[in-house]
Parts: sequence; C-alpha cells; structure tokens
Amino acid sequence: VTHKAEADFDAVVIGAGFGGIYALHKLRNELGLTVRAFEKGGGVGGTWYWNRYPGAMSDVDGHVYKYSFDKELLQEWDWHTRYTPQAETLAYLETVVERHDLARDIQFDTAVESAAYDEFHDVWTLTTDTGETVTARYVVSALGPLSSRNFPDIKGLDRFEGTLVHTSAWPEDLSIDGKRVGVIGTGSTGTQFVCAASQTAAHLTVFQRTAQYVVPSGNGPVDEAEKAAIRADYDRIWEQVRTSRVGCGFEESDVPAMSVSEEERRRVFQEAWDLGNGFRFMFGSFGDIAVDPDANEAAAEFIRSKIREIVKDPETARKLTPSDLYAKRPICNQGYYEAYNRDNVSLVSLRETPIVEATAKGVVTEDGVEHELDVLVFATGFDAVDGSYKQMDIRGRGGETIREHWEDGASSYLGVSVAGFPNLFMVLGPNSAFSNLPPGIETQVEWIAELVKAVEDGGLASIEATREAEDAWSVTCQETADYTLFPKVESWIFGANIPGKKRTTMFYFAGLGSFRDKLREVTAAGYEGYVLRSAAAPTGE
Ligand code: FAD
Ligand code: NA7
Repeated sequence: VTHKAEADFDAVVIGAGFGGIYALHKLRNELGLTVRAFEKGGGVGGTWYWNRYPGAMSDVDGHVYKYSFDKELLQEWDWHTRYTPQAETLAYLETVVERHDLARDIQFDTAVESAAYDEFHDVWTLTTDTGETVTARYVVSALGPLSSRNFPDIKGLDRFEGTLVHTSAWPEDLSIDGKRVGVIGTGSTGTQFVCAASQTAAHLTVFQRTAQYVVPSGNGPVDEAEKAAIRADYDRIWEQVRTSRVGCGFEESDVPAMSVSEEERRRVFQEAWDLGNGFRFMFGSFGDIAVDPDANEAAAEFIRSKIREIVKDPETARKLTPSDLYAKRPICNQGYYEAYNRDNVSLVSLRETPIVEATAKGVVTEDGVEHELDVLVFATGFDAVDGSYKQMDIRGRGGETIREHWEDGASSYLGVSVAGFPNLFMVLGPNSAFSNLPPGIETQVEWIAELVKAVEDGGLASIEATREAEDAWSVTCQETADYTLFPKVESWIFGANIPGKKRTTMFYFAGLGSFRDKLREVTAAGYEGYVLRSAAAPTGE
C-alpha cells in the first residue's frame, strides 16, 4: 500500500544558488512534486547574488561555468569574455529561473532556522526566521559551500569610523573609487579584488598573511568564431567535463613533470602561463603537480621566478613569494603581481608586522604604523562546506543534531546523505567532488532526484545512508586527499582557516569522473549504502 506522509509540501529546498535552483527545477518540473524553496537573500544567485565586490568573477572558463541541462539556453546565451563577471552569472541564473518558471515557488528574504525529522511519520518540520513552520517529506539543502562568512575579529574594530565590508556582503552602492582602501586576505577573492581595486582606489594597502601562487587567467574577449565553435561542440565539451578530474573543460595531463627535460618542463609551464587559468596550470601542464613533491616544487619555482621577474621592488617581491607547497585551490588573475608595481599599491606582510588594533582612522600594525583607510575590506573567506549547516538547528533520528553528528569533523555519504537524517539531501555537502562546481552540482542534484524517485516509485517512505557507508566514504575521501599534497598546507579545503575548527578532509579528490562512476556503481548495486524503508510501523520500525 502506498503510504504518503501528510505534509505541506513534498519537498523543501533551502538556498537558491546553482544548487537550489536546479533542485527546484528537477523535483518540481521533472518529478512533479510540490516544492517550496527558501532563500535568505533577496534574490536568486547564491554566491553570485552576494559577492558583488569589484573584480568578482568565476575563474573557470565561462562556457563551462554553467548548467549543461538547459541546452537551448547554452545556444542562445551570449558572452563577451573568457571568464564570466559576477553580474553576468547572476543574470544567467535569473534567466534560468525565468525560463523554468521557478520564482513563484521561491520565498526570498527567508532563512530556514531549524529542520527536525519526525521518524514516526517520516516528515521534516522546518521553521524560518519569518516565524513560519512548514512540513515536507524531503529536504534538499543547497546552503552553499562558501556562503558562511569568516569575519575575524580585530581589537578595536568597533572604533573604526570608515566603512567595513566583507567581500561577500558588498553593498551595491559602495564605491571605492578615489578612496584609501585596505584589504585583508589574498585568496581567490582578495587577489581578484586587488587587481580591480588597484585601478580605481586612491591608495590600496594589501594585508597579506600567507603569500599565494597566482598565475595569469588569460582573460580577454571571445570572438564570434570561438563562440560558434563552442556552441557547436557543447555535447562533446560536457562529456569531457563529466569524465575529467576537475571538470574545467581543458584536457588534463597525465605526463609526470619530472619525466621530461628541464627545458621541456619550462616550455610547458610557459605555455600554460601564457594560456592562463589556475586549474589548467596545475592539472593541464603535467599530471602530478598536485601529487609529487618534485613536480610541485618545479611548478612552484616557475611561479616564483615569474614573481621575481614581474615585481620591481625586491622587498615587495620577497614578501609576495610563497615558500610552501603549491597545493591550495589554484588561483588565477589578470595582472596580480603587476598591481604591486603601481605607486598607489602597498603590501603589508602580516607575518612580519601583524595588525595590533583598529583605530578610528584605520589599522595599526606591530611596527607602529597607522594605515589610514576610508574602507577596510575583509576578503577573509568562509567557514567552508559545513559552516552554513552548523548555523542551523538540524535534527535527525532520536533528535541528534547535525553539529553533534559532525563533532569529529563533517562527513557524509557521497557528499549528499547523512546517516540518521533520512530524506535529507545536501548539495555540495562535505566530501563532494573537488571540481568546477556547476557540473558537480548537476551530478548531485540528478543523484538526489534519482534517490527521491526510487522512494516515490517504490511507494516507500524514506531513504537513508547507513553509518557504515558514511564512515567508509570518509575513509575513501581521506585516502584520495592523502594521495595529493593538498592536506600538507593549511586552507579552507580542510577547515584550517577557521580558528578552532576541526581539521578534516572535506572533499573527494579522485575527480568528478570517478565520482560519477561511483554513483553508477551504487545504483547498479541497488543503492548500496542506503536503506530504503516503507512507512514506519507504529513501533517505530
Ligand atoms: P551558493 O551559491 O552559495 O548558494 C547557497 C544559497 O543558500 C545562498 O544564497 C544562501 O543565502 C542560501 N542559504 C544558506 N543558508 C540558508 C538558510 N539557512 N536558509 C535560507 N537560505 C540559505 N566555483 C567554481 O567552481 N568556479 C569558480 O570560478 C568559482 N568562483 C567563486 C568565486 C567566489 C567569489 C566565491 C565566493 C565562490 C566561487 N565558487 C566558484 C564557488 C561557488 O560558491 C560555487 O561555484 C556555486 O556558486 C555554489 O552554488 P550553491 O548553490 O551550492 O551555493
Ligand atoms: P580563502 O581562500 O579562504 O582566502 C582568505 C584569505 O584571507 C587568505 O589570504 C587568508 O590568509 C586570509 N585570512 C583569513 N583569516 C585571516 C585573518 N584572521 N587575518 C589575516 N588574514 C586572514 O577565501 P576566498 O574568499 O579568497 O576564496 C574562497 C573560495 O571562494 C575560493 O577558493 C574560490 O572557490 C572562491 P591565509 O592564507 O589563511 O593565511
């Protein structure tokens, strides 16, 4: 007998970025479920709604920083530059929402505060900060891996009389033109900001904690012939993306860097440098930069030699030169090191002269210098991956909270499911594939739809990952990470950027193609690692 729990909606989707938008489309338009989406922000777009700082753009080639599912839109969409600026990705996502008539089921300016599973009725009850309570059989949480901001405290910050801003909360009307600007942080975001702000600020002071390896992005105009070639070739392009490691649309190398002569190595690095793109430099030049210490050092030394060449002031060049492994999410930009040759840009190494306190006028560093600022920008990143989950009160079986479940570090089965939290599906939860994210998101949303369909078609009540499957997936992810050099450096990828955060592997490093193979194997084995249940009997099982 088909049993369906009574609920306001079949499904609730939380978040309206790339993940939430596609989840709503998939569940409502394709599976025919009733769905309500909640979004904290005032519009769709997620990352591309919030991050409006000067220079904000994706640094994966724009034609693959898109959904593959809407083929018509891929043919119609026009673009101008190799990479997509924030406003254009936002417009793209708004267009997707309009084309698929999704906005009518998205409630904006509404944060979901809690979600609790009633294991006897197989229903989730959610509450919002607008005082609503809704019930749903399924919950898809697409909270964003990089949406919970990291805003480090500085002594005396409340005294600062200028404008304080985090890059992911940039007010549309905040202009830095002609102002004295300080920026803390030189990750993907900070380095993008430096390139843009150096052009318009009266003065830009960059507060750098750890020097970064930055390669050119090779951004520039795309001509009609290139666009036509891409549009004609999209099926092959997506097939290549889906079977590759990092899903960025270029051919990945499997040549070991040390298997060729030094001369050949430099030629290949130079070619990658000239072509541009961080992922391409790391994964397209040679196959083992992220894996083999010698290969890694060769790539790192190539970038260091470029810093020496580009940056005119030797002291600034020294401070900008990283010495650790080249093993963070790769960064690329247009004119990053060149920016330091400008008269209006100065660099402060926080390792050498940390910030002591903020004052009314700016910030004071340990050498006694007061850096006077009109605007202080925090490009300090995010409490990544599980950060947004920990802000919510999510309770599964027996009232266990997700915070308790993740006490020893965030985990999941396949980046999607958590044992003890039936019918809850994360998009880009902990231990998802480390890749260009839109194709990773599509992969997971399609997987979630498949799981939901299995429950629906079977007239069942729930699907839940087993503890064993979740633990085994954590081990697998740890192994894939340990195979690389990435765990040997501190970054948000392992939770190392947040003081007190448990350091754990938060991605699957064997690649998107291999992740997709794994999903196929799980399906073929009858949803191995999952328990499908019919409606709970009155005893609870
Ligand atoms: P998001 O886009 O973050 O959307 C999540 C949404 O959930 C947000 O709108 C948030 O407001 C909402 N939300 C969270 N909690 C709640 C709640 N409790 N209730 C209601 N709503 C909630 N990735 C790449 O692959 N390539 C790139 O080049 C790239 N560039 C980036 C540049 C920047 C500056 C940043 C910050 C990220 C970048 N990323 C990039 C990563 C990017 O986040 C992903 O590519 C993608 O946009 C994630 O989509 P999402 O829907 O999973 O999350
Ligand atoms: P990241 O990559 O986490 O970079 C944050 C930067 O802020 C980085 O340079 C940090 O230095 C610096 N930081 C963080 N906390 C502090 C404090 N307390 N003091 C000084 N400096 C600090 O975030 P992004 O936003 O740039 O990029 C995140 C992802 O979004 C990126 O990978 C893309 O996918 C888009 P550190 O290196 O930790 O010493």
